[in-house]
Order: sequence, then structure tokens, then C-alpha cells
Amino acid sequence: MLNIILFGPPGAGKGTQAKKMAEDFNLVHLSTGDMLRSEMHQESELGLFAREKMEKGELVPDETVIKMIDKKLDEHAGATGFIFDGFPRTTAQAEALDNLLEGRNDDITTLMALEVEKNELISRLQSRAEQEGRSDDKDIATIENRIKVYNENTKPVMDYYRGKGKYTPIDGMGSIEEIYGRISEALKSLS
Ligand code: B4P
Repeated sequence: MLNIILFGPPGAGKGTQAKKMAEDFNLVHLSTGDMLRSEMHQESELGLFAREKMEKGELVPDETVIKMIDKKLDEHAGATGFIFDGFPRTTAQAEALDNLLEGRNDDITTLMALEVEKNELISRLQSRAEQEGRSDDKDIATIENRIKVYNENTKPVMDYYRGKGKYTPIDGMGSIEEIYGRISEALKSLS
């Protein structure tokens, strides 16, 4: 099994690259951001609750996203591997993910970290706001808050997996194709 955590700050290109990786390497793409946005569009109880957090650029509680991932792992029990996109975002989520996989005799292969400069992140999110109108991209204060939450709550996940020798940094600057070239080289050497 190839189980990759695709990691990086908001706007690093996780969603963009994960779709290509899933297709080329036959992996199941699990994006907690997409799952939460789908709940929001359905206006489910969970979606309404998540909307409040996401619109402020805050994280949805650990317990909520861990349950979503647990369910998805069951739904894709025969998969040959997973890309975890936007999950884990806290060390509590990372520990929970390790336990969920261990219970299925499996583990994380590596955390692949997309490294992108802050100015570039802001410019990508602002152009997505123009194209897609996502509510969490719309103003600079929310974007700045998401980057702050990333630095405070999410970055420690990188150290957690680095400590286990499961860390693959990727230069996330450049065109989508250039970055994908670096990712696919790294994936080939892991599979
Ligand atoms: P996510 O959906 O994970 O969104 P993201 O971090 O903003 O985006 P990503 O890095 O995937 O960027 P993308 O490829 O789209 O999270 C949204 C929110 O959901 C969080 O803030 C949080 O509230 C909640 N949430 C999700 N998971 C959670 C969890 N586990 N725990 C708690 N809360 C959770 O790229 C961005 C833009 O850049 C796109 O427009 C793209 O086209 C463009 N782009 C990409 N690569 C480019 C390149 N190389 N050059 C130019 N543009 C590029």
C-alpha cells in the first residue's frame, strides 16, 4: 500500500496535485476540505456547523474529521493506497490516523510537504476567490488567519512524521506541471 499525506499551507496546491496523483498512481483521494464543503452544500447539520468554522479560517474539531476519515477507510477497504489531502491538520489527528491504519494492519508511507512562499500562497488564494468565490478565500484577513492556524496547529504534524523518518519535502513553487513532475519522481521512488 502507498499511503501518502499531501501536506502544505492553504493554497499550496494540495487539492490540485492530489487529483493528478490519484489518477496516475491508482490511489484513493480523500480530501477533508472537499468532504466538508459537500456537507455545507447539502446544508446537513455537520455542514452548517463546519461552515461557521471554515468561514473564519478556523479548523473543524478533530473528532468530526477523524470520524469522516474512519468511514471513508471502510468504504474503500480494497484500495491499493490513499492520498490524504488536508488531513491530518493537528497532531491529535495524526495520532488518530496512525491508530486507524494500524487497526487495518497498515501505515503511512510518507508525508509529502509542498513548500511554497507566503506571497505566492496569498496570490493563488486571491485568484481562486475570483474564479470560484470560495467564502474562505474572499478576504485577506481570513486568508491570513488560515496561514496563522497552519503555522500554529498544523506545522507540528510535519515534525511528528519527520521524527518517524517519514518526510519528503517537495519544492511547491513553479507551474502545476513542474511541481507534479517532482511529486511523481518522488512517488516512483517510493512505490
Ligand atoms: P482545504 O480544502 O484543504 O483547502 P486549502 O488548504 O485552502 O487548499 P489546497 O492546498 O488544497 O489548495 P489548492 O490545490 O486548491 O481546507 C479548507 C478548510 O477546510 C480549512 O481551512 C478548514 O477550515 C477545513 N478543514 C479541512 N480539513 C480539515 C481538517 N483535517 N481538520 C480541520 N479542519 C479542516 O490550490 C489553491 C489555488 O491555487 C487553486 O485555485 C489552484 O488552481 C491554484 N494553484 C495550485 N497550484 C498552483 C500553481 N503551481 N501555480 C499557480 N496556481 C496554482
